[in-house]
Amino acid sequence: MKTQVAIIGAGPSGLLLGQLLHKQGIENVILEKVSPDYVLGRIRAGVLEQGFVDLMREAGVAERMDSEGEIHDGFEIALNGVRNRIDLKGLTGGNTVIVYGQTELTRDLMDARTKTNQTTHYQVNDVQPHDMLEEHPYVTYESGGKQYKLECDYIAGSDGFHGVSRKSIPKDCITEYERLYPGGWLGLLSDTPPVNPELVYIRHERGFALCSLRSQTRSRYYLQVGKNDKIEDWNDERFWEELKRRLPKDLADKLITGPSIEKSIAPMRSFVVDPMQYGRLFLLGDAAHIVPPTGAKGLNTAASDVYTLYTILTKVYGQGKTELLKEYSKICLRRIWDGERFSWWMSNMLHKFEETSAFNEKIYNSEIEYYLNSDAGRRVIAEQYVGLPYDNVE
Ligand code: FAS
Ligand code: PHB
Repeated sequence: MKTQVAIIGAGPSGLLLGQLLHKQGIENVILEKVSPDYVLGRIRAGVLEQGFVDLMREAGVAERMDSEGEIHDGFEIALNGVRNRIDLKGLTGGNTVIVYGQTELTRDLMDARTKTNQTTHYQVNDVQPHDMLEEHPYVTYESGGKQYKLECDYIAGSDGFHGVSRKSIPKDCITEYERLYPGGWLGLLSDTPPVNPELVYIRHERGFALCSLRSQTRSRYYLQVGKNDKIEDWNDERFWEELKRRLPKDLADKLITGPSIEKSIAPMRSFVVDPMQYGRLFLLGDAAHIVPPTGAKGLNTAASDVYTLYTILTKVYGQGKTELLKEYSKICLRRIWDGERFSWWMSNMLHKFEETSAFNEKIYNSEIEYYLNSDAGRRVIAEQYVGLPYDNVE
């Protein structure tokens, strides 16, 4: 089999890249190791930057997002029980974010791919990129007991942090930067009305909490938990009791609880690989970088990688600008480190980590209070939350 771009991974990065390439007449095939239902069962991100929203519209898959997604003009940070609103719209000259679940946008991308009869092979095994430094790379995989070879011009590695793509690059050709945080985020999804119409990030003596939502009838809550916590330690009752302890009193008093429809613990990690390319293999999304979810940047930095790779490939196939290929990683990494820094900063400001010294605790508390008590400080938070501009690809 042959195609122009072989895409490994049918998460949001791979699907959005495939859809944008298709719109430019660039043929692509996606290889995914699990089933579509399994991909849709992962409950993850909820906040989309303007850049992501614009890309979904450019890909022609934004109809449901525009009708069901919620435009948010601001969000709150609660410090020691005091609520502080960050006026995104007012502080950024009109920019906002859209709250729309990753599951829903992934479903929209899957539906669009099916409608346009593009090829996606689900539940394939042993995917392996080959000859990435050659002019004609290829990908092998197994499906239904048979071995296959997919010849291509370029390989997009959008197979997430645990995928095969990054691991196929010789270790001495890349540098990995990593910071592991003690503990993780225990997330709960419930069909209950959100406690607040906007997101509330909470710094509390007992640990971080986040009140988010998927709609006015479906809520998403998070609690910072310790590194030894397991999901079986947290029944719904314990979750709701702990959330109430961390919420500012006026929110705790009006919290509506209900049975969880999903509950999971996500680790907190900062990770970047440099460079994000090796010959004709290009890494994008979680395959290349990870952030703690505190800044809502994971999915959004994946989107800026998609934009950069799709734009370069469009110029390569359309105008023969192959010299742009070697610029991919450098263009992506500038914006990725912005997202890494903001996510790291929000995590340190709002979480209580066992390893943090008493002195640093005081410094972090003083720093976030300074930012929240100054227009300049709130503007810095707002600009980064709505998303810094994408880089031009010339
Ligand atoms: P993904 O990991 O989503 O998709 C990669 C795909 O590749 C998967 O479908 C996988 O099955 C497939 N794959 C892997 N190995 C393969 C192989 N060898 N062969 C073929 N296919 C293979 N971001 C936020 O902004 N906010 C959040 O609250 C948030 N919560 C998160 C919670 C968790 C548990 C995780 C892991 C991430 C979270 N993120 C969050 C980040 C998340 O949204 C990612 O940024 C987003 O899923 C990135 O999308 P992809 O790059 O497509 O990677
Ligand atoms: C979510 O709604 O899942 C969400 C929102 C904002 C974050 C992280 C997760 O920073």
